[in-house]
Amino acid sequence: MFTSILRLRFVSRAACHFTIGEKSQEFTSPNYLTDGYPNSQFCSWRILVEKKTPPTEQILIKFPEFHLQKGKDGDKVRIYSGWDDRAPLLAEFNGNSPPPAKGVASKNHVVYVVFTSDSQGKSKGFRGLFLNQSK
Ligand SMILES: [Ca+2]
Repeated sequence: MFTSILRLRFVSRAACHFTIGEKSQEFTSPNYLTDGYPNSQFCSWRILVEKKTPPTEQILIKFPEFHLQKGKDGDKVRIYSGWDDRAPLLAEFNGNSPPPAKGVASKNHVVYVVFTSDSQGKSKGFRGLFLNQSK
């Protein structure tokens, strides 16, 4: 029983990790266009743009659509300022606390976005957009 849970978690993690970059593009939570995100998700998007010295490029992350479960904060999006979740937390959003319309700007050329859902209660999810822009 314990083993099968671990294995399922591993499969779902492997299926939901992305590295995107250079050109502005959209990203969505799982099943965004169908029946919404499943329970117990762990998804990540590592967004990279060209590293310039001095740093003249930044990443702007916007969420034109954002529908996470309301009423509790079990489903959330976190944005880290770096390669992975050991980097400083830049922002955190959930159904009660959605992202600002102006978006979130990175401090440097890489950000790591994580979406997690808990074991019950779901919603449609989100459509995110990253823009590569000059500071
Ligand atoms: Ca939930």
